[in-house]
Amino acid sequence: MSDCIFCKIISGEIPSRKIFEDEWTYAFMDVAQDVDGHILVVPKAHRKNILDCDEETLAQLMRTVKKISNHLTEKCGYNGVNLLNASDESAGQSVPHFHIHIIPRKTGDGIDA
Ligand code: DGP
Repeated sequence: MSDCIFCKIISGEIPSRKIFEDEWTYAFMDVAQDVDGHILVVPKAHRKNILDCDEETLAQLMRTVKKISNHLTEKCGYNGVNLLNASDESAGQSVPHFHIHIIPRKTGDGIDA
């Protein structure tokens, strides 16, 4: 979609701090580093949210979410992750391109995610 911020990030029109990319998905640092290591994972195909996402795109998205989550806990010193998603404006979705937030967690970090 021509006016979608995340489509522009995927195409490189808007710069991002890329974490991972494959044929289906793109992962990058959230602009609001309110929480250390806050990552967003998006499908390259424009889908508004989980409500309009086909099964194959969803499966590929979650495959990347798991890959990054395992990397964070196995290689980066984290103990766990919070996975967050808002689907639809009524649920608090502010960018209408499907995305999963990954919040890396350490035991006793005090984050209220
Ligand atoms: P949500 O409110 O769940 O739709 O999350 C949208 C997230 O997108 C929010 O945490 C901030 C992030 N975001 C918005 N614009 C940009 C941008 O231009 N670059 C990056 N890296 N993140 C963005």
